[in-house]
Amino acid sequence: MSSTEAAASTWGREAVEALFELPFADLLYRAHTIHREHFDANEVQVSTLLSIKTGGCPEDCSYCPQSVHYDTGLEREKLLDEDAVVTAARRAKAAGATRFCMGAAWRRPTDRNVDKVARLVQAVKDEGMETCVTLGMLEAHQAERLREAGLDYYNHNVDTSPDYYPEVITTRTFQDRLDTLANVRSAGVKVCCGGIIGMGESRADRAAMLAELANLPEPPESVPINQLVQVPGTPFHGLDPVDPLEFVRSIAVSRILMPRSRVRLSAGREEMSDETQALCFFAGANSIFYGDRLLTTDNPASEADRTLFARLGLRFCVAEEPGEACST
Ligand code: SAM
Ligand code: DTB
Ligand code: SF4
Repeated sequence: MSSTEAAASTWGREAVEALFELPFADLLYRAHTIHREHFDANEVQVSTLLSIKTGGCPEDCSYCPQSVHYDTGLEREKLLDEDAVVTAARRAKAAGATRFCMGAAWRRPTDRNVDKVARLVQAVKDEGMETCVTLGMLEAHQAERLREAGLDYYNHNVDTSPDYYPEVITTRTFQDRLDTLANVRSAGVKVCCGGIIGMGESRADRAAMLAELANLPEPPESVPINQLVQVPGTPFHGLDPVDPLEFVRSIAVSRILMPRSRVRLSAGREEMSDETQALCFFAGANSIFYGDRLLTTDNPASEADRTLFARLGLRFCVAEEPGEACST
C-alpha cells in the first residue's frame, strides 16, 4: 500500500500494533521514507507556547500541574492582558518561531473568555505569526468566533487511548474531546491534536491512541506527541519513565499513520538526550516547542536548541507568508 492510500484508509489497532512490533531499523526506515515523500527532512516547524491563564483548573487530568485537585505549588494567574501577550509573541518571533500557541487552564471557556482570547489572537496575527490556542472544550459558535479573529489552529488532545482514558481523567469523556474536535473542524480552524506517552499505558494503548488520531474524519494537521513531564504532587509523578526507544517508535508510527501531518516532538524534551531527539527527527518529527518554558514547566533553552539544530543540520522552517504552512 502506498503512503497516499494509507492516509485515506482506516487503521485497525492490530495493524498499528504490528508497526510497533517491527524491528527498530525496519520501522524507522519505513517512517523516514514516508517522511521524505512529503516533507523536507531537514526542516522543522517551530512554535512557542505561552500560558495565558494559569492554574486553578477544575479538571482532574492526572498528569497536569494546573489541576485544582493536586497540590503542585503552582501559583494561579488570571488571563494575561494584550500587552503582555504581544510582548511575548514579538520575542518568540524574533527568536525564529513562526507560530504562537496560547494555553489556558479552563475546562471550557465562557463566551466572554472567548471574546477576550479572540482579541489576543487578532493582536498576535497582527504581529505576523500563525496562531494556536488551547482553551479546553469548545462550542461550535466559539470556534467560529475564534476563526473570525484569525485563529489558525486549535489544540485539543485525545491524550491517550479510549480504554486507558478513565485512568487519566474522570471529569470529561473521550467523546467530549471528539465533539470539540468536530466543532473546531467544522468552523474551518485547523486541528492540532495528539497525546501523551509515558502515563503507564501499554503499547496497545499507544497504538490505539495513534489509530484514533489517524482515523478522525480528517487527520489533524498538527500532531503533538508529548512525553509525560512528571510534576511532583500530580498522581502520575513517580511512574517509571518510558523507554526512549519506545518513544521514538511512537513518533515513527505517527509519521506512518499521518504522512502529511506535522508531528511535533512536544513536551518532555528537557528530559530527553540529544540522541533521542535526533532519532525522533529521523523517525518523522518535524515540529517542536521552542523557548525556555512550555506552559508551566521547563523546555530546553533556545540556545541549546540552536546548538542541537546546528549539530544535526536542521533548519527552522520559515513560512513564505505569515499564516502559510511550511513547504512540503
Ligand atoms: N486546559 C486545556 C485542555 O486540557 O484542553 C488546555 C491546556 S492543557 C495543559 C493542553 C495539553 O497539554 C493536555 O491535553 C496534555 O496533553 C498536555 N499536558 C499537560 N500537562 C502535561 C504534562 N505534565 N506532560 C505532558 N503533557 C502535558
Ligand atoms: C501539547 O500537546 N503540549 C503542550 C501544548 N499542547 C499546549 C503543553 C505541554 C504542557 C506540559 C506541562 C506544562 O508545562 O504545564
Ligand atoms: Fe485543566 Fe487542561 Fe490541565 Fe486538564 S490538562 S487539568 S483541562 S489545564
